[in-house]
Amino acid sequence: NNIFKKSNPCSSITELPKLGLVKNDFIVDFKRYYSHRLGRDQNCRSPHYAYEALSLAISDRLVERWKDTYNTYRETDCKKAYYLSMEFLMGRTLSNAMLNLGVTDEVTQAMYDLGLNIEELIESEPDAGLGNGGLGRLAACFIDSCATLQLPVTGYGLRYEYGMFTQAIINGEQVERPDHWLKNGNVWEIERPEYTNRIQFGGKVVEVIDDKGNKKRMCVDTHDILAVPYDTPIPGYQNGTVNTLRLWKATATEEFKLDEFNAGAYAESVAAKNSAENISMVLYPNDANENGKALRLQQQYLLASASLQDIVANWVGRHGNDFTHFAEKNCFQLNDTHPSVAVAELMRLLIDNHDLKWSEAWAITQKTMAYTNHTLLPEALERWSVSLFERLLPRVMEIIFEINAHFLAEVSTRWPADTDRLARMSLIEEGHGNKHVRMAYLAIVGSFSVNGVAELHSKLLQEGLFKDFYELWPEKFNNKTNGVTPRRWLAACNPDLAEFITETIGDKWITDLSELQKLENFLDDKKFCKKWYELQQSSKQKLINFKKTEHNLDLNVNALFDVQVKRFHEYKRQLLNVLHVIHLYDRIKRGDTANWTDRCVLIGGKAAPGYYMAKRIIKLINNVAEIINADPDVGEKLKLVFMPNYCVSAMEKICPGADLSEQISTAGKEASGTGNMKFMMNGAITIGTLDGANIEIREEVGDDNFFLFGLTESEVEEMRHQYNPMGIIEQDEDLQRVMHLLESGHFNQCEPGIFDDVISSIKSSDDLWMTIADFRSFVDAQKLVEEAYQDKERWTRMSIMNTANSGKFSTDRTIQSYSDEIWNLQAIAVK
Ligand code: DL6
Repeated sequence: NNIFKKSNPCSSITELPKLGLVKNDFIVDFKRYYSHRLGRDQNCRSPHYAYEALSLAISDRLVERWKDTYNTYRETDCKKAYYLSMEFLMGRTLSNAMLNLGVTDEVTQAMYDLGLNIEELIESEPDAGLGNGGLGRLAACFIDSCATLQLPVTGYGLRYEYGMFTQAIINGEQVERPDHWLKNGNVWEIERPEYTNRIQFGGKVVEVIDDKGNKKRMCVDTHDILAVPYDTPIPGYQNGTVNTLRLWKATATEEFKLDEFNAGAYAESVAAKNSAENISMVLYPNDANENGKALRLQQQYLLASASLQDIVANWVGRHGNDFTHFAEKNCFQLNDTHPSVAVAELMRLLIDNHDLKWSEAWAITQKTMAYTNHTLLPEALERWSVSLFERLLPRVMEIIFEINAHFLAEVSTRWPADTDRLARMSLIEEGHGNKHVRMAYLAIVGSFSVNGVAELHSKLLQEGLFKDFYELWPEKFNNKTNGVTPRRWLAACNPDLAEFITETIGDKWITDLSELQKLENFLDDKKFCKKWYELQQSSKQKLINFKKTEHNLDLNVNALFDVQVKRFHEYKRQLLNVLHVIHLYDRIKRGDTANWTDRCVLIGGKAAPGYYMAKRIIKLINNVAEIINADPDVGEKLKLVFMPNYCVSAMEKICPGADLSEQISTAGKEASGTGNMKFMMNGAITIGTLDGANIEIREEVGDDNFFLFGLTESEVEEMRHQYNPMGIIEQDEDLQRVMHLLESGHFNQCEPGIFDDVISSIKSSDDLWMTIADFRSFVDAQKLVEEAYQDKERWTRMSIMNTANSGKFSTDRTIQSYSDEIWNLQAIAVK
């Protein structure tokens, strides 16, 4: 309902002249916000308020385009897609917003004129760390690309009060601290309480007769909470489109109980409010899943229910209860199984609230839901106990049982009397009286599309994890290789290189990354190569300066910068990296340093707080670093640095400064990887296994520009049956020496035994990650790296080739295929 009726004199409010985009306009707005809205003056000691004033001025310009975008979508009545994700790892917004609005130079100059340093303002923005790692950052890159491609896509997620924990390293160990990223407010979001939805938990299911005399099932005596939306504008790259990221905050239905408060029962008076708000309070800091935690299931349902209610209400507002064309106009992409309860929730809304028949609702659900899988690791496959589900969401559980009954009927028609298959494929896993809902199966059954995130990963899903489903519905399965947004991951984070690329080949690459291939024409241009080398060195110097304050370590800009940053997990094999570092240290101590290449090994990443082994590996890295970095025999030849609190804004500084990108997971375990793409785009060369998107990176860049090592996925599986790490150690003198250094306690002299579990895990024939199996091949590949690095010209060519061939790894390409092959959207130019 438009509150500004034609007769209302206020209607002119919505017709303000457009805000200017030149330097002086920003100065005027900045001053007004700084002094009148924020009440600060020249005596203010914190750059934070200048950051806020500037962000408000930028945000005003986005809001104008945001409304135009909304109105354009509404008027054209176009099909829309919704990206449902428990995580959006957005990082900082200011520099990205300036870049996409096309005002970076004007604003930088405006701040300079006011005596302010734009870098300092950018640095005072906290990261929006609403994600764990790859999956969450992918969601953030995706919504940037959707806006840049002018696709009508809305992101739906949760507005966690506390994001990913802040990591401190104390005595070499990870210490987790809460990340209250919202403590100073968030200037980029707009609260929209008018679109609040009610979410029902608990209660019991009863049958009632509705006003038309039909029997209906519904939940009564529920414990309700409210989901309040907060919207963030997502600007496309210089195209006028501004899409929406809508994040839900959980609140209580009543503020607090005044009568209890007045009676002195303070804790009781706010108990309901607190328990409601707890639902969106904290992001679960696990990159696999948190099975069995009631709060996590509540979070997932909050996201699914609030988002679907929002979309359905919007539909009903325009079409009433006629859902005939709903599936032609809406599509939901489920980012992993986390939001997959949406399959049952959409059924509930359509049947219980809008009177559709089961078959009508199911047809709509199966035509609108699409599911992306992000991991093959069994521990990350979500299973919720049926009893928990029944307690928290009784009506949803009933619907899941019914979906399962229909589905199993279909399976037994196709494979009569195949009871094993029925048990394997059932949405309900039966186990010793303890039944579980298999969320991935619910997502597959309820969706028309199921995709993996790199070619190998999608193939392994079809041949392994989801084989039965692939046999039943081969047409549902497809691959969408991941990408990263080149706006943040090259244009914004590496402005000097970006400018040089633009000077050389023009600026089309920013929205068509395949243009970078043109850089290959300059491989023999000495001046170009020299400049490329200088820029890489200057990025390394910036990284050194950034790290210097933290580590008090003077790194050598001429050393090979060998970088591994990602979440800590045994399959990612940070341990293999450490074994190599210890091997290099051993060589130095033995005097085996002929033809040496100086190297700085930089490692960063967070471990899930409950992941003991990953935390021990962090401790090992820090202990090894302490010994190596203090040893005068080692000097500049080798440095090992653990970079604490790896996050999006840290990666923006790290990836331009890397020479070598470590992508060394056990083959078949890393679904795709996206850090590998960021490094490649910025000219680092990969040392990697044939895993995830590494395979496609190597295909693009060519074998000569990629350092390959390790067993393939099928070799890993074949060797697993007779894996004998002790036998491998016996055959390899270097490895024996490394193991001896570790086992002798050389790196933990004052802490005896602390690495025993780590050591025995890699020596065990049950080591799932087969670290020892790839040691020799890794060391040999590292020797080739050193040889290549010593030849500056060759290395520079390899670096250029990597950037030039990174075009495939733009999320613009990924999103275009989601749009063409799954969502079926049309790009809409904003009026
Ligand atoms: O697809 C994004 C990203 C991949 O690049 C990584 O290879 C994969 O490990 C990651 N998966 C997760 C697991 N979460 N769950 N479930 O983050 O997804």
